[in-house]
Amino acid sequence: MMNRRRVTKRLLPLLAGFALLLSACGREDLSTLNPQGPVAETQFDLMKLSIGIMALVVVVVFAICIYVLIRFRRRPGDTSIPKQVEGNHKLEIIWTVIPLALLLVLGVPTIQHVFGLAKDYSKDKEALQVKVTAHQYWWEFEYKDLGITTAQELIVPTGKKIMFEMTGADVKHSFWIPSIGGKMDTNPGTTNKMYLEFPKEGVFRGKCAELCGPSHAYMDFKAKAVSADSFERWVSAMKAPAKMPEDVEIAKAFEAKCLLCHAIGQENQGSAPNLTGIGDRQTIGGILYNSDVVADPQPGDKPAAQNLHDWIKDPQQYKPDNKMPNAAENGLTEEELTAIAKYLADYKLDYQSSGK
Ligand code: HEC
Ligand SMILES: [Cu+2]
Repeated sequence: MMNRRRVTKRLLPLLAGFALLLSACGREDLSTLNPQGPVAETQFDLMKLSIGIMALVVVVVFAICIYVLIRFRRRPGDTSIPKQVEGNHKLEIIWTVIPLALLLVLGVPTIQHVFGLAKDYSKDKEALQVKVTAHQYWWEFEYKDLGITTAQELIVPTGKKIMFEMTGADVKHSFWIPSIGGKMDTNPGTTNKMYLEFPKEGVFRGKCAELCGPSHAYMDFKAKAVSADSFERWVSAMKAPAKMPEDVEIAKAFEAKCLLCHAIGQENQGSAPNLTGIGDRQTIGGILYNSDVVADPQPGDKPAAQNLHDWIKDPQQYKPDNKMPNAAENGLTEEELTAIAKYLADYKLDYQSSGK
């Protein structure tokens, strides 16, 4: 007994260490084990319940098995044949009823939550409706009732149900924000629905969870939950007339070489990410972190203007197979490239209360 306690004592810090190490993977939490909203919490509770029941079964079955192996083992010199039994009603009823009870304990809440989480709030006036379209390898978010489209960074108000309607533009993708809830396939030609809630302000990392091509692993996005006031400000800033580069030549180049695919402002949505207010986004392309925007810059992060420059110069370097041509193919001079990168980095909407 003494001994076992000592072993446990020594193992515990080790286990805690591992848990810490795992939770530190990536900068925003990609773990379902640290839920940040009611949907993820419900899902985590179900995980705990099913793992708990399974662990209980394993422990009990192994304990009985080991006990029987030792207690009834053949002793030296004993050559007798044990008593032969055939069936035992009492035992059979016990080992049928116990699993049935366990299945009920697992099944009832599972079914209840599966239907609960599938609730459709698309007619609910209080819920915010967002249409998600997954593209190889970026995310488009359309706020239908507000007349806004954005990309790569989903802005939501806290304390509201967000009802997502999801589809895919090319192949199958899957929408997943591990710490908030999910996941749900986005299939071309059909619409899937799911709601999520964001009780806390913050930036949460989203992922594509369905292998969709060479840059699948880079198909990240951010969900940014802000206060209701900030959200209102964001909506009106997004709807304000688009801001073109001040320099006429640069504006011309930008219009001719970029706006055939992209859009700024909310008229003429293009085939590529809407760039309105891109200077506020945590990342470029979902993966290049902007050291002057994120709250916790890390070694290797670059300022937005630099990330934009590098991305526009050669997007294939960061996301192989993505659908944006490089600067040479776009016919951009180095001057235009630098000026456009700076213009985009400065394109901020200033909607957060802190003014950041
Ligand atoms: C042929 C269409 C096309 C043209 C032309 C084009 N882009 Fe893109 N661009 C895309 C696509 C598609 C993506 C999304 C790539 C991905 O992440 O998979 C993209 C992504 C971007 C992003 C990242 C957006 C984000 O939210 O992080 C920026 C910035 C960008 N483009 C700027 C430009 C600029 C500046 C030009 C003009 C020099 C330009 N693009 C020309 C198609 C285009
Ligand atoms: Cu994908």
